[in-house]
Amino acid sequence: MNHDLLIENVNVATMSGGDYGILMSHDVGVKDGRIVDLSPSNDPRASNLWLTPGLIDCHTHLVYAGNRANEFEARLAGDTYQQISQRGGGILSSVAATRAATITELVSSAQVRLNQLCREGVTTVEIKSGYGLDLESEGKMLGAARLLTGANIKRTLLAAHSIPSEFKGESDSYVDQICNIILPELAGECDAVDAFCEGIAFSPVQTQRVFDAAKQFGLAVKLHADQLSDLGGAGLAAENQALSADHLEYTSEESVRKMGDNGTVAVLLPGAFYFLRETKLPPVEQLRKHGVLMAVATDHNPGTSPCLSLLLCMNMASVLFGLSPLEALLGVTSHAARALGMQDEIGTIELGKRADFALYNIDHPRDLASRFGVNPCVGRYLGGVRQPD
Ligand code: DI6
Ligand code: FE
Repeated sequence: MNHDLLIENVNVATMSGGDYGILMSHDVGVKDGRIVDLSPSNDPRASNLWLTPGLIDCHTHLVYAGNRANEFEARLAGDTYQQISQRGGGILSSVAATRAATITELVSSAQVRLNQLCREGVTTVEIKSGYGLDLESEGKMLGAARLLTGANIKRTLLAAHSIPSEFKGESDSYVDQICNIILPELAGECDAVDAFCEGIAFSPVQTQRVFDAAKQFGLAVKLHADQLSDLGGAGLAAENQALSADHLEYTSEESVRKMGDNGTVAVLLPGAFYFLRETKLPPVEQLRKHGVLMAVATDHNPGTSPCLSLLLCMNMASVLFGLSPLEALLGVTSHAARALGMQDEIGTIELGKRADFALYNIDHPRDLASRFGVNPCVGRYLGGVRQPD
């Protein structure tokens, strides 16, 4: 068969079948951007390289302006995230900076961050809006995300991230604005709709209104749920057939059961847990018990997770949350694809899937979660095209 690309004699972690799916010393053939051949290599030498599906960071806020290291200092001096938020810092501080930035400035700073993520073998990144909070600035953020290069980008509208200062004390009016203006105008610019269901943000009733508006435009939904308190957000997301419910530190078993029943993926975000010095652990054992698939993402954002290493988040998911190295790798491949509704395209190495790969110099795929501060990635392919380092 004539291939556009033949990767010869690598060990393959296909990540299919809920396992590493290991194929030692195989050749991988690609045609028209798709995997068309997986066969044992004729080369008698053992390979020291491992090919995995390109990693997927399924929850980020990569586009923004400004710097919030001052809030890190304030928290270390005793303030809480909620206190900083209530006095107009937090998300609203990033909103002010992002509104003031040009689209060119947003693209160039986000491109630097994206390149950093990609260096470890990431090939697909979900990027949320949510630091604009008005039609023009949310559109500017989604427009910036569209202009990024070097990875597949999935864009999520997160206009329901916080209540902008011009709607202070009138959160229902802002939800009207989202449902009647922002979402209808930007429905063609995004793949999904997200909201922050939390005491300092939107109530379950308001979240449901945003979900209803998203459904009118045929958009998938997902939710920042139960990060700081339990408002039943993960259960609400599941009842709405959300692709994912994310964070989940305070999620109840009742909500976990609903997630299992509806196939809603649990996106675990250990970077935010770590950086906020949270002590309440997400209910990993219950998620396993109820058959909920777990994904792992960076949640990269300037306030609660200024982390640009998905490999480090895998390690944190194992050390802090108790995921096995296999669960951590499934969490950034097969299960992350499902959290984006892209399981038919990416996330595993199988015939017919997109030829997005990462190549690592490791002894076994478990090394990806067991080491930290190390980058063993030696190659990256997007649609069968080798990417520059
Ligand atoms: N939870 C988070 O961790 C991010 N958004 C959210 O709803 C953080 C947002 C921020 O503080 O800028
Ligand atoms: Fe987030």
